[in-house]
Amino acid sequence: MAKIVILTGAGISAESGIRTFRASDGLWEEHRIEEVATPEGWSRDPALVARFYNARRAAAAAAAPNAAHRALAALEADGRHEVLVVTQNVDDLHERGGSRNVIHMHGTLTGALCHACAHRWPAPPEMAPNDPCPACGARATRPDIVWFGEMPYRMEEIWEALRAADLFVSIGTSGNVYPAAGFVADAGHAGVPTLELNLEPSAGTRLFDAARHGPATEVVPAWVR
Ligand code: BV8
Repeated sequence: MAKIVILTGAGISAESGIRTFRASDGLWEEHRIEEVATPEGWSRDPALVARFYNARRAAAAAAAPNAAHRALAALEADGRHEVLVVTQNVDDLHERGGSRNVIHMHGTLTGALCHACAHRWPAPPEMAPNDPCPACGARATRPDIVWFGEMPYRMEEIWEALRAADLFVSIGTSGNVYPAAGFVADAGHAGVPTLELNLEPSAGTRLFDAARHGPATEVVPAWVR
């Protein structure tokens, strides 16, 4: 079976009504996202950061998977492809669209994490900062999100899959945030063919062997067919 590693970013959820980072000009309530989505932002104002993720958790819950999410699930289910979706997105639209093999390298809105004992559990819709951890009782509850400056999850597994892939596809990402933005180069160095499916050329578009530009709900189903 052909092994395909697919990186997705905010652009694949845009047509489900979830604003991308670029579309928000990198701002949320006049705060720069790079300030809010950081451990420093959390220690500076945990209530503000908790409110940021509560709002995004509600927006994600109210959104529905779109034709691009469903096309990737169909590809995985067709019995001819071994598909791994590595998503930068923290929403659960890939899973709700039917994908099974998904790695959330930047964490998930549906997860809560204890800063003290690393216990994980399903996040409440409205997370209060530093709620007591159900496992150790420490008042150290935080969103299970990978912030700027923190190591993304399952990187060794991702790099191994990239090197062993028959094809690397990048969908709906501006190619600004590392290490995800480096995957096209990692794949290329391993001799893996690379394809970009995005609304417009990304920052790394010249590194791809091929590219198709347009809305994900058009270019992804057309590519999967
Ligand atoms: C780390 C969770 C090290 C939070 C996120 C200088 C140079 C290089 C790197 C750095 C540097 N300075 C700092 C760094 C490192 C930093 C980084 O890359 N910074 C950038 C800003 C330069 N990276 C990190 O900190 C990472 N960690 O490096 O750790 C380390 C090593 C060892 C030990 C410890 C630490 C962690 C990064 C993760 C941060 N967390 N998300 C949250 O979501 O709140 S990042 C967040 O922003 C997203 O997850 C995503 O990754 C990123 C946004 O990117 P996109 O998904 O691409 O979204 P964007 O809006 O930008 O683009 C949307 C695209 O879709 C556009 O191209 C648009 O055209 C397209 N589109 C729009 N509509 C559609 C569409 N396409 C198709 N159809 C449509 N309809």
